[in-house]
Amino acid sequence: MISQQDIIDQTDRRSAHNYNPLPLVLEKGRGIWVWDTDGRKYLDCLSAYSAVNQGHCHPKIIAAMTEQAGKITLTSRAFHNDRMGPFLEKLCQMARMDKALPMNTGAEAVETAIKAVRKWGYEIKGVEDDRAEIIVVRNNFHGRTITTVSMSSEPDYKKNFGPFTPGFRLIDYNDAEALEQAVTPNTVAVLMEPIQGEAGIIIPDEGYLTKVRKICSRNNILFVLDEIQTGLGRTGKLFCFQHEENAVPDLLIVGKALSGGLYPVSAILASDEIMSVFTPGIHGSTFGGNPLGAAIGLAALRVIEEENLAERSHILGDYMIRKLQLIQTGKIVDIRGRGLFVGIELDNSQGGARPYCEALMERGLLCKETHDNVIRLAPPLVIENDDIDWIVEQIDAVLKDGYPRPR
Ligand code: IF1
Repeated sequence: MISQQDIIDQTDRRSAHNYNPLPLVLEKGRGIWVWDTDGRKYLDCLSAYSAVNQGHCHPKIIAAMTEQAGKITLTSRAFHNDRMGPFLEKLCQMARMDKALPMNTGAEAVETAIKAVRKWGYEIKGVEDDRAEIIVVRNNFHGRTITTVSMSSEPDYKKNFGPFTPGFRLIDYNDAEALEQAVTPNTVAVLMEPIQGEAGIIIPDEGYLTKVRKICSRNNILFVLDEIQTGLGRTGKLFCFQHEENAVPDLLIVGKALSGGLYPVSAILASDEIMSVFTPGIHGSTFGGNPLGAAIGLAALRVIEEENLAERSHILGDYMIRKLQLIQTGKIVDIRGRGLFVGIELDNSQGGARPYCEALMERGLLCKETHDNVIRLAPPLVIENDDIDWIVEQIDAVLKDGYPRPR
């Protein structure tokens, strides 16, 4: 039998080393569980960065995918297909937006949003040619393309990738005053995540998004939210902006769980007016809106609704945070989260969260460190109370063991 190490060695030989994965090889997933090639079972507390909110291989989404795969998978947008309409109808109804534009990956949807707001700026707001500015916030994460890294404040994501796309202005997150000051007559949009995922599950102050909404409305600027990671139930509401009463964006970006992790499906959602800037030939993609992705997307949305995943996330997330707070240790400096989107920040002297993630892996719990000293907990939303008890026991154990030992 081929060992996991053999597979890892082969992968290392043949793939670019743009990742540093935990040393295990997965071959099967069901619900919250995944199995490695030796048959060892793990609870998945990462959910592919919230792409598998519905759980691995959800039977209803798999059924929709297989059925559609036997009919037709790709038509291109040169012709209509019979799956895109029902998918976008459902997505628009759930998000309470007029129109959607389907793409594939998250970064592509962010790029689409940037094109939309710039075009809106020139054609509807009346900004002078090539002057449009978009305000973004420090420690954002919106993807890996040249334009999305151009918006980044993280030197690692940018180093030697220049020259970068101009037209972005960086301000501090969670600082409405800074936003007010950064606005110019050329500002067309403000783009941010309602909770910053990659930055370490950074939750802005209550009321911040509402203030941003107001500043945008007052200045005729579009409020754009990247809910690729926070959307579709992850934070205990269908969309994270719904935690505040008056923080509805003009343009919403979704991806990841929009397919339940089966296939890359993303989209932007907006009003008729904003979407009207797209006319034939102006923007598109070979695979965006394809019938296979659309069938999967519709099934994935139905599962979120039918299984009340947003509500589950809210209740179980609160439960998880309460249990985590009972852990007696000096190693934790903060536990924060919304719904099942939880970060445990470790004391800086602990040598980062990575060794703890490795120790947790040995105990059958998969999670991923973020920004060095935060353990991110984001299990599929189909998780049950008992499983959360077990997760907390494992974390308690690795924090108490004096484990992990320094390497
Ligand atoms: C990787 C991070 C998470 C995202 C938001 C856009 C995208 C993402 C808010 C782009 C993607 C992923 C990408 C993945 C790791 C992961 C990630 F650590 F890098 F930042 F989740 F926290 N907006 N996030 O979170 O979507 O084009 O990838 O479909 O390995 O880069 P994509």
